[in-house]
Amino acid sequence: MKLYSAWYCPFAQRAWLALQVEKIPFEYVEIDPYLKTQSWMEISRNTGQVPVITVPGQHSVIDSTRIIEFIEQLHPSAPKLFSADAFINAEQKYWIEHINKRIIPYFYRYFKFSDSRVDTAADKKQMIDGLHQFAQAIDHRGPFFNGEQISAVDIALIPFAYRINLLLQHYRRFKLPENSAIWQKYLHWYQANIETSAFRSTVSQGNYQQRLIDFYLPYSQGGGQQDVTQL
Ligand SMILES: N[C@@H](CCC(=O)N[C@@H](CS)C(=O)NCC(=O)O)C(=O)O
Repeated sequence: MKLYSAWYCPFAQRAWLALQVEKIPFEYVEIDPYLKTQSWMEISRNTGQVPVITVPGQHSVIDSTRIIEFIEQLHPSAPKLFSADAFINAEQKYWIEHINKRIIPYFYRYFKFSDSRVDTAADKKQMIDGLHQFAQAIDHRGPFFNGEQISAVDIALIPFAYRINLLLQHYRRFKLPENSAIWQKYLHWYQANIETSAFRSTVSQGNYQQRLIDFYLPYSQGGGQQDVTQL
């Protein structure tokens, strides 16, 4: 099995994390997804986007959310990313949708357009509200979203939470509020996630934080990928 990834990509980091947590052997293939070669377009089923999973003789699996679900199905006996309980399972999928629709686009809008647009206050507020709702829903025992074990919901948000922390602090002097039990719960969740060996192994090459800051400079000036800002 191969994972086509780009080192900086938070969506690809989700797939990478899921493979690590499930302990599935795979070959990591670094690719520049913006170079739309014919072979890359075939591998990525014309999306041209990482992450992509390939298995010989099968069609490629695309889209990070679908890839997390796919990885879960591969090894039914491995640690579960989704709960077997139907109610908890539905709840987990609800929160992944929440992350995809109510946090990620607002993060990119606030990050990318703050220099060029008159007012990104509404986007910033939406992002903070989205994170606050997420934080409220974290299991009260913690530290992970569903309690003691890392799950698909953690994997879906932590690559973005990491960039919110690093990039918005650097480029926008942004800091999350810390002044309530809910935000303390979020910080506790955040710390537990970035300390997992799975997460650490995805951010370990070179001076990862500085490279990420440098890579996202064009985004901070309104450039970079556009579709991530769509609501
Ligand atoms: N919805 C996709 C988004 C993936 C995505 O936007 N990947 C970016 C890199 S972070 C990419 O490959 N961009 C290349 C392009 O859009 O041309 C997913 O969840 O997998």
